[in-house]
Amino acid sequence: MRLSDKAVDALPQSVARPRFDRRAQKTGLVHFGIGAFHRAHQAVYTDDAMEAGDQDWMIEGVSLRSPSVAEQLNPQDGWFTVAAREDAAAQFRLIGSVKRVLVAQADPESVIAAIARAETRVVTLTITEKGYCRAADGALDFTSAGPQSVYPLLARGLEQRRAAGRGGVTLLSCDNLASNGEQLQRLFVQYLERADAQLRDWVEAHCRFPSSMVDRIVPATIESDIANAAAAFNGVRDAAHVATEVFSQWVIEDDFADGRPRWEVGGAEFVKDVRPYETAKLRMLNGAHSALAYIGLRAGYQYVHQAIRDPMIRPRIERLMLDEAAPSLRPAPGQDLAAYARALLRRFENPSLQHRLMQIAMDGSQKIPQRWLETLAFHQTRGSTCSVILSAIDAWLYHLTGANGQVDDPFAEPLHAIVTQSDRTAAMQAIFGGNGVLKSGWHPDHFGISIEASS
Ligand code: CS2
Repeated sequence: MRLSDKAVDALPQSVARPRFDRRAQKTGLVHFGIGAFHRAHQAVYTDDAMEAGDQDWMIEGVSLRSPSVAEQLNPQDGWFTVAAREDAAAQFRLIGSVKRVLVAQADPESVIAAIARAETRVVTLTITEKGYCRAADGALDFTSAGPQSVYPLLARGLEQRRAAGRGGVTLLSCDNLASNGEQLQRLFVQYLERADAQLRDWVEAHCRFPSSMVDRIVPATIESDIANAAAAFNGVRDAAHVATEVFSQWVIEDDFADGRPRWEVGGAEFVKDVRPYETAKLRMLNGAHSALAYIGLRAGYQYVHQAIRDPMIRPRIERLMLDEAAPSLRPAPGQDLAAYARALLRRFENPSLQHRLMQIAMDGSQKIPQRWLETLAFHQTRGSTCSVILSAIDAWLYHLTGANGQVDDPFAEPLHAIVTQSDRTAAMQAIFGGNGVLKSGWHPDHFGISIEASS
């Protein structure tokens, strides 16, 4: 039997489930990029808020292109389950906060109508780093910000709100970018400057773009996760199941245009300035993750929990977090970076997650600037260097040759040409230099850094 309204009662009592009346709730949230991460993170916090009595925050999910999540969730009336795993144990939970899923490519008008609907008050996004369509200098890349991107959908939805005299919405980025809210605002405003200057003024006056730091390790769901869940569910099959860790964190700038769910009920923290949390997460967690991915793949590992147990790799990852990333951060009062690093190592060791290094290795060109290059730039201005990050860059260049398997990255082709056709110094210039593929605050030429020497 497939999970759906009818099958919910067949789930064993051990599966925690919401008791709020989903059918009585309006849809207050539109979410772009309804992948496994959203389902294990924001959808859970929203479920908690409605369970605590908040009204009208059902989520309408949007996939930009792929119909697969719509095919998983719509036949299930939006229901899905989350397994939080630590050691061998899993806690299962049924989530009821998602109403349905739209596919923008197939039905853009419904997506636009969802944004324009009077009840919609918050639009959240997990569209991954590349979904923001940034050029190397950080400005909007108008070629990729075409009809397939999120921008024209947002613009047309908000234009309908403006024309109908409705209020603005909050656009809440939940992607791993530094100052993600500010970046979304800046890029969207650049888009509107060309597309519709009048709407730009309205958006600036009526919409809000808070930044947020999101954290939960959510590997892509594999068939055995679904089979394990079905075995625990008296045979009920959940095609939209997600397996994740117990840990979850969400730190949000409290700046909303027209209200929000009480996500704090589920443990979200509302702060004035998320930067200390966000930069620590990007440079320590994500920086370590990317280093583990490229160094671990080159060493022949497949999963995070394997690579972090390697006695040659683990101390390097600790050094990256504590000696390279941590000194570059300005922690908020009470933020303990050494304790954070210890907790991260434990999370990486979790053997029940099956987190593939190849999943993290994806889209390196989009991730590396905020994960490694800002740390390098910080040290460069002080005349110090980062041997672990440099060796991780070396491992990334190796990955770009295709030696670990197919490279999944929007710049895979030019990067492949660079790493296979030039010597190391020229490759470093072509990738990281002033006009390189990744412009950055870090210049490989300044210190004549030899990558070979550091790896
Ligand atoms: C990972 C992140 O895939 C990746 O690049 O580093 O998805 C990471 O698991 C999350 O940011 C954890 O919150």
